[in-house]
Amino acid sequence: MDSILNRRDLMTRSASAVALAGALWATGPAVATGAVGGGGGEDAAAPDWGLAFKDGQYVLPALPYGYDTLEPHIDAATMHLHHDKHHAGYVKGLNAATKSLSELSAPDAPENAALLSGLEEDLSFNAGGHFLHTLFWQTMAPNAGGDPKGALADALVKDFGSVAAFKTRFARVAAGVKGSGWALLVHEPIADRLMILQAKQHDLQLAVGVTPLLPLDVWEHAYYLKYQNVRAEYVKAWWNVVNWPAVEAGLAVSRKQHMAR
Ligand code: MN3
Repeated sequence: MDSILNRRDLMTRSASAVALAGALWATGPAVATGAVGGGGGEDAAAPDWGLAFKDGQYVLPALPYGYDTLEPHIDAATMHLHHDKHHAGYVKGLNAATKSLSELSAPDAPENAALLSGLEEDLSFNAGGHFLHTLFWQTMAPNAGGDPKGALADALVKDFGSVAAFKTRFARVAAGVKGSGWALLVHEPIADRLMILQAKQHDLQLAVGVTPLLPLDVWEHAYYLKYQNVRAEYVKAWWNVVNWPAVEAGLAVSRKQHMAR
């Protein structure tokens, strides 16, 4: 089994990696202890927020279902490209950035502000990409969709008026992402409030301190093969594969981890 992101190992890599790790831990409870798609115990259906890590490298987690199992809503060709090429590319980029940043930390490394700045950008972009895609795969499932239930439905009604109103709002936010980015349902634990955020490219800055529960990738690579430029049709289809039990379990974990006083 691939191990998840290991705090001590990451901290030895570079000061930047420490900052990254802090940001990631701020965005999700550090509860994950298994392979993607698996949890265990009482939170069996909760997503794993950890980054897959093995033998000193970040690794691409396997999809928790078959490539063609989200058909007809999300096609197998898109899933192959998206997971095997795009997500894999972010994992590779994250490993390259952390390695280069470690080298810059060597005592005899020359000062190079431009290089450092570029590597920091690479680190944020690729770490965000790895994190968001890892969660994205887990919050979809075959034969899913429908309406959320239980505590999640209650929270959506409290914060958006109704489940239908939430879906309308979320679709509008997704439609409004300019260029490449994400719409995210998050839990803000201080107010115990659900919020919808946008992320530009893979930028997670706005999500620090909140728990991402349900991300939707609206980069063109997520839908262009099947839906061409009609993002709204892709978003409409995506509701049919949303793994609501995982989202609800994620909310329960976030409340338990962040709100225990
Ligand atoms: Mn993507």
